[in-house]
Amino acid sequence: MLFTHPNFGVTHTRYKISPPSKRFNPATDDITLYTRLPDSAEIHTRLTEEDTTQTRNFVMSMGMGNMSGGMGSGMQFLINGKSFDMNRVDETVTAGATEIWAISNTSPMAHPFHAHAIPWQILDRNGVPASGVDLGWKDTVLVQPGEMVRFIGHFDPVINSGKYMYHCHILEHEDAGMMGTFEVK
Ligand SMILES: [Cu+2]
Repeated sequence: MLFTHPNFGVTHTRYKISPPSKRFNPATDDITLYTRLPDSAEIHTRLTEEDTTQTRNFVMSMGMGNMSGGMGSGMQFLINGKSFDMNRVDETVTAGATEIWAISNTSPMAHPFHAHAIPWQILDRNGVPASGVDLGWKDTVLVQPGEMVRFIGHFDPVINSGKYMYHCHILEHEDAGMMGTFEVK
């Protein structure tokens, strides 16, 4: 897949990114380093809903834990109603799949949802197609209270194998349970 920035002067501006199923090979693929940032950037190739094999829903919420004190008391930060358990696999992803993950936030705070393993592209926010900075590749997406963000990504069948995390990137929220495990196999 060839990406070009035709308006970017100074030097030859061509670089190449492999299709999702084939990773960039620095030994053989054509690459040119930028000497300055382009005035604008555009991703010419986007994953679309037609590429998708599965959609998953993730709901980030907050609630009060056990009020009697001790372990589990206080504010809980949850994904799909669950607090993180490292002995549990929450989602199983088929290697080679292209998936849409729909991230909802029903809590009164914004949460940056972060998923390991692959780069994502945002499709839309509350049904409004992505624009501006949302068009870039993401590993984290900020989800505002009451918002639902859908992003799409491809799980490389060669590189992506095993267990990975997804979590709120606010450390205190993650530590309070807002994290889950997905396994690619
Ligand atoms: Cu959070």
